Amino acid sequence: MKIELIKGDITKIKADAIVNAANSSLLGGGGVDGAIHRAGGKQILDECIEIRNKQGKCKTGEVVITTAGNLPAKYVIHTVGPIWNGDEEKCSKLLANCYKNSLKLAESVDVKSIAFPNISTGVYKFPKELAAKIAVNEVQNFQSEIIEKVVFVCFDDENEFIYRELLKI
Ligand code: AR6
Repeated sequence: MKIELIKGDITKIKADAIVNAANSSLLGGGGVDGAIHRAGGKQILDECIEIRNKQGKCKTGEVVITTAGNLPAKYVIHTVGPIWNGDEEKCSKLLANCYKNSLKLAESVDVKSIAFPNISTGVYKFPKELAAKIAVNEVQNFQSEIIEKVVFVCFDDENEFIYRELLKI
C-alpha cells in the first residue's frame, strides 16, 4: 500500500473511503465529525441513525460504514477513538483497533483508497506523537491485496510535522 500525507480538510478528499473520528452515539459532534456531517449532508446522519436503531451505540475501537452523501468520497467509515485517560496500554490498543478495523471494513467493500484523520488527537486528547506512531504502525503492518493507497490527512501543524518526521515524506 502506498502511504501519502496531506495537510488539510478530509471532507475535500476524493478517496473511496474517508474515516470519521466519531463518538459512540454516531449522531455527530464537533471537530472532524462535525465537518463531515456538515459537508456530507443529511444522508450520512440518516444512515447513522438507522445503524444506531439496529445495533445501538458504536463501541470504542469499532467501526460502521455509511455512504458519503455530498462528499467526493464514496463511503464514510465511522470509528470511535479512545478518550485519553492516561492508561497508555489500553488506549493504545483501542486506537490501534480503530485503524485495523477501518482497514478491514474498507477491504470488505473493495475500497482502493482510504483517508484517515488523526483519530482521538483533538477533543479526545490522545498524545499526538503516540497516536501517530500507532496509526503509522497499524497501516504499515496491514497486508492488503485490495487497498492501494492510504492517505493521512493532518489538519493541524503539529500533526503534520509529526507525520512528516515519522513517514520521512
Ligand atoms: N479534516 C481533517 N482533520 C480534522 C478536521 C477536518 N475537517 N477537523 C478537525 N480535524 P477531533 P477526536 C482533526 O476532535 O479527538 C467530536 O466531537 C483535528 O485537528 O475531531 O477523535 C466527535 O463527535 C484532530 O487532529 O476528534 C467526538 O465526540 C483530529 O481531527 C470527539 O470529537 C481529531 O480531532 C472525538 O474526538
